[in-house]
Amino acid sequence: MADNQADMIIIGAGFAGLYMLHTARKLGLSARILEAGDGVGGTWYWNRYPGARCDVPSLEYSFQFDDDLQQEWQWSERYAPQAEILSYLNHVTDRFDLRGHIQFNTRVATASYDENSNRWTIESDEGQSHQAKFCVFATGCLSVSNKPNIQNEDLFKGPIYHTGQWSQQGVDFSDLNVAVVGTGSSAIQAIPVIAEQAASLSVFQRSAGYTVPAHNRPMDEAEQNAIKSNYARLRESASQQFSGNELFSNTRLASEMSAEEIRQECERRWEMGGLYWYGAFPDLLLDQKTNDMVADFFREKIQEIISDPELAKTLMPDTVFGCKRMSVDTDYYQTFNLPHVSLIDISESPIDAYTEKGLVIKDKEYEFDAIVLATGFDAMTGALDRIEIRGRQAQTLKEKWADGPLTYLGLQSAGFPNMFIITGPGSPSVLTNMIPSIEQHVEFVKDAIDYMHRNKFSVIEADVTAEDAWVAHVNEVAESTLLHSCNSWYLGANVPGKPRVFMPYLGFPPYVEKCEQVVKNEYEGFILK
Ligand code: N01
Repeated sequence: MADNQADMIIIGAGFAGLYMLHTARKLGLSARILEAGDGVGGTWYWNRYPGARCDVPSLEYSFQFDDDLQQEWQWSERYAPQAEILSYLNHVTDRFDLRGHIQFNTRVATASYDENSNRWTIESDEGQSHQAKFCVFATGCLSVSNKPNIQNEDLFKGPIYHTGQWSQQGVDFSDLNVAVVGTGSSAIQAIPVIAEQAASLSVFQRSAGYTVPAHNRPMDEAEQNAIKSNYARLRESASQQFSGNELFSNTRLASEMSAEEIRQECERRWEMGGLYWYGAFPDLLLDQKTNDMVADFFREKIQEIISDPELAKTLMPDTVFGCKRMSVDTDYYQTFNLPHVSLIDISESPIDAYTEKGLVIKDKEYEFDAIVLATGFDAMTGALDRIEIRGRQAQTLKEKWADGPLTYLGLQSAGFPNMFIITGPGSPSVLTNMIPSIEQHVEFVKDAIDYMHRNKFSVIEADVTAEDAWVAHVNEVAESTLLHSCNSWYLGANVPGKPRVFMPYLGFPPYVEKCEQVVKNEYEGFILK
């Protein structure tokens, strides 16, 4: 096959792209990854900000498709730092001999389907062209940075960093006066680490979020060995949770528990730390009263930790707990007790503009040496939006998704044959531990292609009726919860002008069951030709 021809082109070399490449090659396909960066890792390649680490325990935030791999890799901490996750992904790349099939420094600009040849042409921004029967977008859910629209950026004399596109060389904040804009997960991880270096740190908060201590620690060897001696049990238990990771979920509704029992459960979860909170009460995201009790518990904790009562009040979230993704921290609130750290509430008055020396809000200028934007991502659709993707009759995906993403199972969009999205909108993705969700999607794609080969089909495409029904179902599930009630990135509400549509599907086990049913019914909802 010519160098620019393949059975499958995969865009992106993060967790999803690497596993898709490995799986396609095992299936006997010629496959190649096109990757914008000069190394593997995707999100974990770009997000090198201080304090970046996963907030799902590493023994779960890792591949399970190969038992030797999961047995041999040793995690050094309960929640591995970014550099270790990147080393792990490099290890995976070399262990499965993938590097030679990845073309780095290649940013894909367009992907178009030709009905006559039933092939995709994928072009880089430098005009290099590749052709393939299958086009797989492994472009990530949180991979395009959301930069706030603050005027006069060119005026500021110091450096402006974004957590989602951090400098490869690292940044030394020693003795600098630093601003951080944003208080989401990235900021919450970065703030305590930047505060250790900086002469002063000012945090600009538009809305307070919920964050819980990680209780991160060096990985206990005995604990690691115990899990590895029966890894399948952990993986199986995790797959039964709505989030695809172990939550030690309670089965009793808070509405059936006494105030004392609820309090005890909240204290227990605070001690466990991390995202285990989502397993505290089955009605946590369904019943406003339960949610209020948990929110009150968090506000009390903030009051206990923060010495200044006014500051404590500003740090207290007032939204539904879990409506925006909760964060997991190490000493976040404690950092605000330090004399050189201050919080600037911008909930009423946004940042107006950059100046030569800093930022201005309502005629008041704040001076800094460096500014860190921890302002998140154009989530789920951002990376797809930035590529001109053309399907049948040259329709673009962007036009089709103008009022919100339309997919069948988050895997395919009608009118775009033989194109797959790994953890696309409409799949559990960001509401789960991403790694098992990625594995489940890749394996679905592999099985579908294998089925096509065995039955001599050359085209697979989502049926528009099945797609409409699935989109309606995704919305219906979300609307039955409290997740609709705030301006979260799940709803696209963090990006001005983005349609307000709840994008991920809530519930890993029912989703997997649905996919299995679809396969059992010979790819029901897909048109095979
Ligand atoms: O982004 P975010 P993130 N002016 O969108 C504020 C995952 N993640 O990068 O809440 C001023 O959550 C914005 O304010 P508001 C995780 O899934 C995982 O922190 O919109 N402020 C908010 O405070 C997470 O949820 C890990 O009012 C502005 C912040 O910026 C997701 O990535 C680590 C603004 C953005 O928070 C995104 O997290 C890190 C403006 N114009 C992230 N625009 C792990 O541990 C936005 N903000 C695996």
